[in-house]
Amino acid sequence: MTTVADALAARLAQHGVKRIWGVPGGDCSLDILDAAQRHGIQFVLTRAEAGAAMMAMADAQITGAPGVILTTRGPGLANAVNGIACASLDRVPLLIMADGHETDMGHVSHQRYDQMALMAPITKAQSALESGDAVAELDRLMHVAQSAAPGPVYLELVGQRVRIPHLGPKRPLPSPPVMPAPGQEALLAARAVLAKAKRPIIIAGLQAREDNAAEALRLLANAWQAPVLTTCMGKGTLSDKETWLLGPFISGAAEDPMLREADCIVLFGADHIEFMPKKWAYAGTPVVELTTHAMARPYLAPEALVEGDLAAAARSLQGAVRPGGWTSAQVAAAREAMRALSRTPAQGIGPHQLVEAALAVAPQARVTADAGAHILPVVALWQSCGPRDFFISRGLATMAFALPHAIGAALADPSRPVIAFTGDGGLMMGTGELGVAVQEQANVKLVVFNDASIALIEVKQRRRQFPLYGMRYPATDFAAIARGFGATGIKVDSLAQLEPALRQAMAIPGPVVLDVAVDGQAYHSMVPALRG
Ligand SMILES: Cc1ncc(C[n+]2csc(CCOP(=O)(O)OP(=O)(O)O)c2C)c(N)n1
Repeated sequence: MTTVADALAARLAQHGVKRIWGVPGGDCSLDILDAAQRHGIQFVLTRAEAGAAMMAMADAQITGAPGVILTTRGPGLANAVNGIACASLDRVPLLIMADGHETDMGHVSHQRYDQMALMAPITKAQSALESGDAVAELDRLMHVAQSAAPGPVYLELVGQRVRIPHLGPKRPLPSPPVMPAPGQEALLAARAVLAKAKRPIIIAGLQAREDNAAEALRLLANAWQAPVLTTCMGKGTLSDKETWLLGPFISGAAEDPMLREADCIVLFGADHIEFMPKKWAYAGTPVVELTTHAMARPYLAPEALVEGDLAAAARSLQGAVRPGGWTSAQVAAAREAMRALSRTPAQGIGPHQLVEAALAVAPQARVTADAGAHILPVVALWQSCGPRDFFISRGLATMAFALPHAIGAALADPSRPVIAFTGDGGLMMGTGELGVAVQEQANVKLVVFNDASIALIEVKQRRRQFPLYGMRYPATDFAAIARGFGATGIKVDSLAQLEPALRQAMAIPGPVVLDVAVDGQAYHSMVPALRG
């Protein structure tokens, strides 16, 4: 007899799911785990549920199948909320499975709240398997999760619907959602705007991480000979080594001079969650927006809006711009000037020196970055060559992202080491996940910008002319903590130690923590230089 739990696990495997991440409870979680194992799906026990969601996010982006997490009811699901919100705002397909409350247990108040209501604003669809055909329900959820904009979906499980025979009909696996072709009228309108452009700039965003879109972007940039800025989440969609790659778009001062020179801005798959919470600064410049879908909160009013398949739109617009308005030398000079802005003076180890040393030692690594001041030199100076080489949360822009995301990436693709750049504050929000890196022997090199403070907020405090207060704490010895978890921990206190330590870290298989004392004061000049 096939149970519903068994049928669900079999279907997950058919959808390409290789791992389930999470902290299970003692109810339906156990039925699902047991069935999943029989269908070749590995369970990865994480230390907290939000971390599980972030690991599953990396898994999804690297394997192409939605990431899956499992939590217990009540506290387990509540503890996952930050990770689910991250997948929602960062546009990553996830399936969240949590235990619910049995229908004949109406008298129970323990660990009970309205879980569907909690999930409603941060998931795209929900199901408690009411229809009786669990596989069809799962297929529907997976379809919604993968449709533009991708995001998390929620499946609530109770024994009365999971531990029963599966009676639904056999169905072929539905094909993944197809991106609609862009409309001809919209393309015509875009062509009309582009025909007038002499110096267009492209801003490539997270939607361009899809392989076809990234390749189409490269062809477009070369055909137009147009500089490309990549958003933080779009980093690598055009390789940092390409001639027309200008640098990161951080809605700031660094890229502003080139944007002011542009006479047309082309948004290439930039989701509006990627833009800083301030007004669009280039209202006088026409914008052509290419996007997979319309945005719920339009950030700006484009002159022409093309919705649908990005690669198809790019192909159709390749001849729309007459090249020659920019020179490659001009772009190279501007790129170098932008990079130089993050090299601010520092005592001891400057944050930019840490990034440049890591790049010199391990240019082949995938990278994850956390949230905080340290991401500025990382985004400015790290060089990514492919569309899924660099991961950062910008929709939610949450701390405690880099470590779990790196673990997910390392397990999904063990062929490449992953460097996780994190602040000490962000790491302390989720240090426990180091235990998962050790348990799974994930090839993660965790590089800690240890400045014994939440530096970004201190920078903001000073800029708002408050006296500095409340942002510092005693320095933490993360190398010792790493050893406590069974990982290798290396402490770096001077520039002379930096490169040898990085080499040592890269040579050791499995997780290594590099605890680097950086000068947090450097951010006080770097943040205004880059962001304005
Ligand atoms: C979960 C979460 N809480 C708070 C914030 C607000 N925030 C953004 S950056 C930051 C400071 C980060 O400190 P740290 O990790 O030490 O990095 P640093 O700024 O020192 O480089 C804070 C508190 C956030 N983005 N996410």
